[in-house]
Amino acid sequence: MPLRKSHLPRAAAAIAVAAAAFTVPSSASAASIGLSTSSSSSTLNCAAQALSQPLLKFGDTASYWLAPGGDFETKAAGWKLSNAAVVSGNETLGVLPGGSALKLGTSIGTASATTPDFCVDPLHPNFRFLVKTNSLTAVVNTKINFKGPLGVTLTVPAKLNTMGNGNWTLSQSQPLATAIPNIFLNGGITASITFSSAVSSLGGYVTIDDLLIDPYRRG
Ligand SMILES: [Ca+2]
Repeated sequence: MPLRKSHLPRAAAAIAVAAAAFTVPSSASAASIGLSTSSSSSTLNCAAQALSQPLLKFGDTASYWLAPGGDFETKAAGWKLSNAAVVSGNETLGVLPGGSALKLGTSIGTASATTPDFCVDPLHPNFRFLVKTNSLTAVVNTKINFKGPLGVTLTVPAKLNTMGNGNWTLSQSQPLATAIPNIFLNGGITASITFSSAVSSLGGYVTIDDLLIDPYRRG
């Protein structure tokens, strides 16, 4: 797939930063989170991932790799869940096989789910996922967390998604590397994606499945 110009400079101008202590699980070696240990000066140092084209039926010809635990068939291993749980019932669009998905909002209140850390470099511009909301009041926010200067975690909002038709839907393309200023991406960095939703007394919860990372830099 041909590479096209990055939008990174434009994304840098829009960054909204919130800092918090950055921690990487002591058990997470560089290799286990996909980081190359090479000392190469290349800015594209994430390890290669197994790719497929699971979204062809939607006219999306991009190749993707599955985010760690992103099909929720391994009980969201490594994910950080708050008011969220793996539930029976796979997405019904036939993108990836399985029998589970992740429900955000097992009770009233804020719900969130954060992926394990994984490697992101400029060749990881976007991600998409499948989502089902049971109410027009149900929305899911996505944000990117990454390690910035002095070891703090910086976050950038990715997208607000409102899809309350009760059916499984493919999300719009969400910014990943394109949301992170290029200066932070040099050599590949650890990053994670957080999904969050607020469940009110009116109900309205969100279920997600098949978190797919696009490993190519595109428009
Ligand atoms: Ca699944």
